[in-house]
Amino acid sequence: MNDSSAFPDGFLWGAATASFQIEGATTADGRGRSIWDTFAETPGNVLGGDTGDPADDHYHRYADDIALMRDLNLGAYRFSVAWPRVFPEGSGKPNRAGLDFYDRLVDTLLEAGIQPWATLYHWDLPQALEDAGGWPARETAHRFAEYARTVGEALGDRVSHWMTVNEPWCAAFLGHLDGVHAPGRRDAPAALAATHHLLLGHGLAAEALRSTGHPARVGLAHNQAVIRPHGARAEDVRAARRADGVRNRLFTDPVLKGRYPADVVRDLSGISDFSFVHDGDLDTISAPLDFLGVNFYSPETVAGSAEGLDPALVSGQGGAWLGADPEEVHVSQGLPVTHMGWEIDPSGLYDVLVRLAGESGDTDLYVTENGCAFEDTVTADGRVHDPDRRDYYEAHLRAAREALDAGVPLRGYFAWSLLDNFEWAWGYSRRFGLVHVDYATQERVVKDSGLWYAELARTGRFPDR
Ligand code: PNW
Repeated sequence: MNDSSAFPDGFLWGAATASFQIEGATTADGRGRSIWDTFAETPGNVLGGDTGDPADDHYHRYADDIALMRDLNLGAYRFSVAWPRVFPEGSGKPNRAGLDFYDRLVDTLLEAGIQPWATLYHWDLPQALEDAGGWPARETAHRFAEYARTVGEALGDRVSHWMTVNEPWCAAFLGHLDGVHAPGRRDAPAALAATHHLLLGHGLAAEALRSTGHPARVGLAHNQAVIRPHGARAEDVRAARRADGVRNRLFTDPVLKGRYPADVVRDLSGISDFSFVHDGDLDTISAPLDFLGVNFYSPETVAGSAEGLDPALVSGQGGAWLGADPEEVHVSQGLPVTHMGWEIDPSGLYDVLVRLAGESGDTDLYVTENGCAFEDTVTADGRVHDPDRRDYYEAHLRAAREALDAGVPLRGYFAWSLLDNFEWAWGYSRRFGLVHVDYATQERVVKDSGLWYAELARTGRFPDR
């Protein structure tokens, strides 16, 4: 592989979405309510009061969207299954009409020659299960495994790649500690219990998927943060260790090593005694993965104190993470940012791939999300000219290409996202798509970045500039 513009044969090119962010049709065919319906309908939680309707009305337009995926030359499509479509009340009797939607979706993908990659939990917990205690309650992990088995039995003859849980850190911490995601709780012990039960849910769901008799390749989509110490000061190094512990090792060590990291357990000892960990849980959680998905957007730099720093560069004050150094601050590198305010630094993707390859042995890695939001407009020529997004993709894919050269077993890449969509607490105000969506008319326009990506996916090499 000496040609640095080319990717290996068989490298998988995909794009990703999530059910709540694109489907709309939140009451169709017996879908139950999810925690994101409740959260978004509560004033003050989502910018502009946006909710899961209409989103991209993908529930009704999936066939057209698959035609777009074909135009983009995608080899794979990563979507998520909405648990409340399958189990409107979270458990009990499955809703056939809900499962039928995913049947149609998967069949249409296969007819188009596109591999379906399914995520089981991308944050839309049935509200009924939240009412029964949500992820801080252990039972939820068992309900998740039942749901995984049902979906695995229904789709496993055609879906071979499964991601159990998407970004457990976001689900546990943004949802239960910061309260900026559903269910909007602010309760540190609950966030840690949710962490464990999401990981246990992953392990139990992996067992359930593997017991269906269908060939199931099981992984999870993890958002490993890249955390760099601002300088060599002892307090910077310590702050980075603690932040890395709670953001990354708290999640990866149980899965990859079968244990919680001792330093993190110690840092958190005032908050939790980890008595939610039962005998055997860590064996379940650490069953070998068939692949590991990594979602990457932006690296972060932390300092152990604001002392001596340019105040203009200090972007977040202390205690940004549970268990963090009390004096910790986030430091801006002064790099260009996306519409999310996230700094653009592709070297972070290289670093995260090299690190995870080192920690997960020869497990196949996939980038299961990478992308950026910019303020796009459809211009008079009917196009969306988004050179910043194309540059973001190209720079990150060049970093991924370097990681391949460094020996990382990276097998594929999914752009986030196929379509502009509901960007959680930011509602429809942040556009991540390769395809522009006019929410009033539901008209789709492939952006220039999408045309560029289609060429890359077709040829497996960077298009000429
Ligand atoms: C991920 N953070 O979310 C999700 O998997 C996607 O659903 C989402 O649209 C995408 O990234 C872009 O945001 C994240 O605050 C949300 O660090 C928040 C954070 C990270 C990832």
